[in-house]
Parts: sequence; C-alpha cells; structure tokens
Amino acid sequence: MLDSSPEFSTSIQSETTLIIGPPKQLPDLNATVDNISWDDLGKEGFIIQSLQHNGKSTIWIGGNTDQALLYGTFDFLKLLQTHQDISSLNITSIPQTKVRVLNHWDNPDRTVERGYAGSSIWDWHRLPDYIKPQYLDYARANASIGINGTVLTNVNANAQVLTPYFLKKVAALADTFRPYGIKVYLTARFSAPMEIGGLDTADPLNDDVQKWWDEKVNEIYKHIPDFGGFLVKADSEGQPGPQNYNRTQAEGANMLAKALQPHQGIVMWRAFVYSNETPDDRAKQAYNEFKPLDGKFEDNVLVQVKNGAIDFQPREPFHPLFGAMPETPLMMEFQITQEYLGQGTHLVFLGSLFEEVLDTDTYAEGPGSTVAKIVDGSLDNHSLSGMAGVSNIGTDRNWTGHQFGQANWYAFGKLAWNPRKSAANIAQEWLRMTFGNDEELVTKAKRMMLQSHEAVVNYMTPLGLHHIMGWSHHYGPGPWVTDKHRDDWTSTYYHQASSDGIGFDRTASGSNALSQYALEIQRKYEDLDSCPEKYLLWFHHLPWDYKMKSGNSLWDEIALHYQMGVEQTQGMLEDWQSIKDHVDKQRYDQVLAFLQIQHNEAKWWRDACLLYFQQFSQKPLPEGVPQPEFTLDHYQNFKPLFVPGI
Ligand code: GCW
Repeated sequence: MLDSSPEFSTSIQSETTLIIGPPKQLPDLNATVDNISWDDLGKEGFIIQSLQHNGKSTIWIGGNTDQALLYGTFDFLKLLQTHQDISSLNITSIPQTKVRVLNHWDNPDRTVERGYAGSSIWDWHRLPDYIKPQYLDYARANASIGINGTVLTNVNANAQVLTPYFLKKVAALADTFRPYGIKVYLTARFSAPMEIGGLDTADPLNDDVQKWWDEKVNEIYKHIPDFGGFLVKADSEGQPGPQNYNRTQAEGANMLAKALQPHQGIVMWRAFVYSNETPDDRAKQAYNEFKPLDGKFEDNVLVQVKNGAIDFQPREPFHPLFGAMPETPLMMEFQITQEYLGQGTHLVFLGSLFEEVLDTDTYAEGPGSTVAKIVDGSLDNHSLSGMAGVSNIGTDRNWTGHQFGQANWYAFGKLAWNPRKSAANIAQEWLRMTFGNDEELVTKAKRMMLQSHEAVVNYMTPLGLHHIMGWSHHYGPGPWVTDKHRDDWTSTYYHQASSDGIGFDRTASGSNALSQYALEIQRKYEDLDSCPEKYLLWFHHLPWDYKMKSGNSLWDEIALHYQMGVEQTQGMLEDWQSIKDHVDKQRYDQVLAFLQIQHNEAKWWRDACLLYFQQFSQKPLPEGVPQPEFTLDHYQNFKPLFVPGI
C-alpha cells in the first residue's frame, strides 16, 4: 500500500467527499455497497471504502458504533499521514482480540515500578476535580491504536485503590476515557477484605469473603457503570493469594469472577506464579500450577501469561502455557517498558520481539498452532481474548522517555488489534507519522529499529543466555550475582557457568522443562542439531569448546555475538547521524545522546560478561573482539546508584 515515489502527493484528482457514519444513518450509501457484513464488524470493526455516490467520488468510513467510527477515522488519518494511495480504498478492519489493555505498574504515590519515563501520569491527589489535558491526549493516543482498556494501578497492588476515597478519583478518569472507547480496570489485592474490609480472612471459599467482594464490586459499579474488572497478581513475589488458604488459582480467580459476572466484568488473573522456595526450575512452575486447572476458571476469567516463562528477558522461548490450556482463554502479557532491555535509554523496537513470539508455532493442535491464534482465541474458539502491555508511559514530555519508546506503545496497540501485523510495517507506519515521509529517513531509521532487538540480545544475552542483569534494579550486566535470599533471583542460577561449560539444561537430563512443550517442540529443541541457536543455552548446558554451526567454539561464538551487538549499536549511531538533516534538533539531539549511551553500555555488557565467563572458559578472546577497557574487579564493584524504576 505504501507509495514508493517520494513525490507522490495525497491530492486526489477530482473532489472527493468524505463521509463518516453508521450504515443505519446512511441507507442510500449502504445500498451502493454489497460486500460489507456489518454483523461481522461488531462494535469495534470499521470499513473505509472508496465508492461513487450521487455521481461524486466518495470515501466512506463506516462502523456500527461511535467507537468503531473513531477507530476508522484514526486509521484514515494514518493513511494520509503516511502518504498512502487513497484513490481506491477497500479496507475492512476488525480487532482480533477483545481486550486490548495497558497495564500501568503505577503506585498511588506516583512512582512507577519499572518505569523510566518520569512519574505516574495519574495525579491522584488532584483528582477528581482536576482533569489534566494529558488524560485526554492519553485517551486519544490509545484510541488511535485501538487500545480499549487501561489498568490504572500496579499489580503489586495497594488495597486502598478500592476504597471510596479512590473510587471517586478512578470514576473521573473513567468518565474522561469513556468517549474514546477505553474502559478502566483496577488491580485487586487479594487480601483487601482483611486490609480494608475488617475481615479476619481472605479465603476465597469463605462466604463472608465472597459476600465482601460482591458488595465491593457493586460499590465500584455505582461509581463506574462500565468498569472493566480486575487484574490480579497473586501468590507471587510476596503478594497474597489463594495459596495462603490452600486454595487453587482457579478458586481465587473464580471468587472475583462471580462478583463481577452480574456486571459483565472480567478478571485478568496472572499466571506469573512461582514459589518463594525455588523447589523446581522457575521456568516450570507456572505451568505446573495452572495446567491442571484448565477449564476450571469461570467464563469471565482470562489467564494472563507473560510471553516467556521467566520474566520479560531480551529473548525467551514462548511460555509453555501457550498451547497447554485449550479450555481456558489465555491473554498475552508483553512488557512495553524495557525493564531488561536497556530501560530508559536503549533504542529497542519491541515490535520485532512481539512478532517473533506471536508467530511461533506451539504445535499444540498440530502445525500452525501459533501463539497468535491462541491469544486471539481462534485456535480454541474462545470469544474472550486479550493482550496486555506493561506500559512505558510517564510524565516525561515525550511520554516514554526515549523517543523511540513511543514506537513500542504503538507496536503493542497495533499487534493487539491484529497479532499478525508485521513488525516492519508497524515500524514504517510509526516513522512516517512521527518523523515524516522522507524516504532516506524512513529507510535508515527503519533499519535501526528492525535490527535493534537482535542487537540487544547480542550485547546482553546471546544464544539463549538469560537473567544475568544487575541485582534488583536490573540495570547493566551482573553475571556474577549469586548467593542471594533466593536462587532464582540470581544470575548464576541461570547461566550455570563453570569450567565444564555454560547454559541451563532444561532437557530430560536436566530440569526437563522441555517436557512441558508439545512433542514437536520437545524433539526440535532437545536435539542439538535442530535446536535454534538463539535458544541453545536456554535449554542446554554445553562445554566451552562445543562446535557451533558456524564452526566456531561456543566460547568464540558467545564472544563474537557480544561484539556483534556492540557493532550493531555503532551502526545505529551512524545511521542516526546520517539523517541529522531530516530530524528536528531537539529530538535528534536526544536520540543521539541516548544512542551514545546505548553504545557505551553495549561495550559495558560485552566486557563485563566476557571477563566474567572467561574465568571459567580459560580461553582467549577471538580475533575481532577487543580487550576489555577495565578489569573484572572494576565491573563487579561498579554499583549504579538511584537507578530509576525500582
Ligand atoms: O518483571 C518483574 C519485575 C517486578 C514485577 C514482576 C511482575 C510488578 O521485576 O517489578 O512486579 O516481575 O511481573 O509482577
């Protein structure tokens, strides 16, 4: 669709009429088209059609509701902004997932957990009386990419957000967002009946507790008639949950679901559940906890699953729960904020990561059982479906700290609407709407974006390495992190480096996490000849001189990947410098400074990790990988202070 000729203008030869409206109000227009199934469009789908009407060329943006017309109008504006050919349009666009929400890990005190773009935009203290203009901009921005929900509060929940004091503030935001088709959700702290309800238990099978939640939900709906429902983190990282009462995750979720059912509310129940005691490979625990509960959740429960089984790493194999619970609608949880991917200063276009995950075949019901088909509900015919993105938004002037962080917010919205949309297409659209249609700019900046995910994997965690970042703040390299209060929060637990090699054995000879995948995946990843090298050290512990497909030893391959990542950031820097004349000074300068930071930190990651692992490999750096600037001792003793986001 994108026109290639730079001189192409959007002027239309003859005068064209633009009509925006529903078919019921435009019967004569509707009579001229016969290929539209208005029922299939539902409440959110739209059409954009070029047609002749009363002898005049006309473009009709049609849909059944105001929300659909809003989505269609934003899509048409995108066509104009990106200089696409609008002379003969025939667009039908229907969202593939039902619930498309941002998760704000925002605290009532306006700090943002894992946030790198300033404070929380929710000015609770001045709500409900002061509606910041930014709230309206937020609503428009999200509606422009089809996001139809927002969870306002942190999953490490504060029970106070469910009190009347807060609910009237939440209601003011809900009123602001409603015209843009955005529903408001809140995180529900499982122990709220005790903390704000005066009960002495939160046992989900206790009648008084059920009654408390029923009444609390009714109270919420008095404030917010179209309240979306609850997002819940339970039995995880110290959060209370049903395990406190020897109840299952389904019993916990269903208690809330029953309270919400009379109001058509939903529960998004997170599968991010793992024990405090590290009894088994952390990558296996959510599957062990949830798979036996397949089909046991109420119909208005979505189980929200992170893309990978550990925790939003630069790259993870898809979470084994995808494909393992056909009776239960599973919702994808992606992280848009870059907790493990360079936080507030690294340019990492996450559309590539999201696309890689969604396109992966789980083989759950034979070939073609992609994660996307599980998430949009089509594989198992679930009408309830969804995608959540942990927001990267804050009070920074450009919303996301890094200018290119906006591209990740955009990519999330576009993929939640259509999980099969290509990352390249998303990047190009965003660039044209953000920086303009100059072809050199679009070409070079798109190249930067589309190589940036592979670059960060290379300079942080190549070949399946994972979770080797700094302690607690997760900033910078920390492969030496060990001996903490829990093994599975250290780095040595995951890389298992020793004189005999490196990597986490998740095959039958190790934790056997592989057994949680479909047989086709098990066979492919178990076999060293067929296991994708990008997952090699996620599933295998291999000797330093293991021979890679390239002929290099594993040690050399690891070192060369780290070096490749550094060189890729250098290339991004040079690409950006080469388009200086096509970008306004303020944005150019900020991105340039951040790319310089990113390049320096890529070298930091390379040097610190290779020096640390070299202790075990006892091998020299291969040709092409420079000697580290400092000693290992220097890197291990460097303690960044006041790192944002924790
Ligand atoms: O990604 C990790 C983060 C925590 C986060 C947790 C979760 C909100 O380090 O900050 O807590 O996972 O996803 O619940």
